[in-house]
Amino acid sequence: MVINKISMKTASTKTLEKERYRETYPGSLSPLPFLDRRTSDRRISDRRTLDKGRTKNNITKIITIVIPALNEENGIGRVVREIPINKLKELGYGTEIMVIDNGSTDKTKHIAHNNGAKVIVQPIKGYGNAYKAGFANANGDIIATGDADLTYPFSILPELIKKMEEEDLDFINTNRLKNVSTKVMTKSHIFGNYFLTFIMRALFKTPFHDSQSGMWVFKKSIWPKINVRSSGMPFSQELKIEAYKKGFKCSEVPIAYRARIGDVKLSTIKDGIGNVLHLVFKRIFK
Ligand SMILES: Nc1nc2c(ncn2[C@@H]2O[C@H](COP(=O)(O)OP(=O)(O)OP(=O)(O)O)[C@@H](O)[C@H]2O)c(=O)[nH]1
Ligand SMILES: [Mg+2]
Repeated sequence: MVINKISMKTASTKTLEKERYRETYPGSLSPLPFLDRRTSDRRISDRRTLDKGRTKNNITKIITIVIPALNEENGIGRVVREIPINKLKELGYGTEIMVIDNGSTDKTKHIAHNNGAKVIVQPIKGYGNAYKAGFANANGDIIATGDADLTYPFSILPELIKKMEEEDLDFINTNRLKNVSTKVMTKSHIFGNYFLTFIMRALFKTPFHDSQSGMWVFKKSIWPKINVRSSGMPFSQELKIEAYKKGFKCSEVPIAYRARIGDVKLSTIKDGIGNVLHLVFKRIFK
């Protein structure tokens, strides 16, 4: 009986995801058109490995770490290696690491693959589109995210997972701004981040103190229930607004943000204005 319930739930979640994908990308037949055969095969064998691990090592859940990467050959290897797989295993979690690339012209894909990550190629450009591809392919019960530029301390994942379990949270945001300094972020970015956070709090009454942080941990089950449309940089703020507005139990944790390795992909003025307009339009039209 229980097994039937679970498989029905999984089937309906998958159908929802497919429908959502078709709405977002009209004309697409499958939510996974961008998986090449090699990646797809590896994904299946990884799933088996993860399932074997569940029975062998008291692993009860899987965490998928989704990392968008665009020309991040200097950071991606260290980022993947920093993920504390053994500590997560001690908490009962198997780890799946996914790097989502859409258009890198450097060695990002190869370095990610050589360090044990699954590489997914999303042909449609954009930060938000990269995340959508990652979430559609994630096998985890929990999803964690972060940049490929060595700025986010992936070593705190076990702490975040413990908090999530103890407080039965659905979504955790991280706050880079609490302890930020000009050693790790430029003055203009610090100002921009405070400004965008202020507008988001004013327009949507969200409790978060860092609307642009790219490190989140959440239950995968909430993803089909929220409506994140952004394909680019506003994806980050929209995910937070949606998670909070749909009534999911949210929290925020300060982190030690680090200076970036490699070239910034963000255009301060263009993306800053784009994010403000996104907030205003989202407030007016939804
Ligand atoms: N796949 C993919 N990744 C992207 C794209 N744009 C940015 N990224 C990645 O998304 C992450 C965030 O971009 P960043 O340039 O670091 O932007 P940011 O973190 O707001 O700015 P910094 O604080 O200067 O790092 C990085 O890992 C980028 O490589 C994109 O179009 N496609
Ligand atoms: Mg970054």
